[in-house]
Amino acid sequence: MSRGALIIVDVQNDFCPGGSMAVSGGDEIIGPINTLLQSKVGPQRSLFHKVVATADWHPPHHVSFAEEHEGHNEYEVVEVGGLQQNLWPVHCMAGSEGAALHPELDQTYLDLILHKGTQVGLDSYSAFFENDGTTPTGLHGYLQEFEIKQVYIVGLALDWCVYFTALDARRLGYMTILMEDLSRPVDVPAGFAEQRLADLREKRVIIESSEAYYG
Ligand code: VGL
Ligand code: ZN
Repeated sequence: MSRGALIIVDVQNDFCPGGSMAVSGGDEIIGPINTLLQSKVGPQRSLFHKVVATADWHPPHHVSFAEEHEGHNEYEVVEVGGLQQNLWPVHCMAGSEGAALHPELDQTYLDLILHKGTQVGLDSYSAFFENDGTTPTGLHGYLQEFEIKQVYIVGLALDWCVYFTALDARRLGYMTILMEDLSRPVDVPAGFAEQRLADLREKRVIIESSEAYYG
């Protein structure tokens, strides 16, 4: 039997309108994600054998916070320990209201909530590996234990955490489906999200509308 899992990436207050790193329309995807969960998990688990939500979860003084880098501004890129580090506003502080999953997200069917970016000196966009590309988050082991072969990805932000999660899912050999209508990009600079999508297509991530899966 071929099993699927849904990965809901970073649907947290800080990435929704009103949050410190609000993604435009970030909250619009929540209602449709709930509908998908309710129709495709329910008691039958017809499409999603497991449902995982990730949460960006940074300790104080996290390396991704621009204010930790004297003389640098938000959205600049610096080098830290040989890695490129994008600088962001303070966001998703562990345990804060901004880091909480959005209150409208239906948590009824979540099997696992995975915190990532929890090390002060290492950022983590992907749900599978931290930004050094080798430190695992444990998600691959979890999915393997349940013989998951297909990974469906939704959430925020399309051009960052969703993008890197999809890339790593392919790298690990999963059939990877990005439900584009259930994701929103930062898209800075404008057009960046289109480049990310083109890259994903090239790596054979399947990019579709969730409409194909309702009912
Ligand atoms: C994210 C930037 C920094 C995301 C998280 O969830 O896409 N982006 N931290
Ligand atoms: Zn972050």
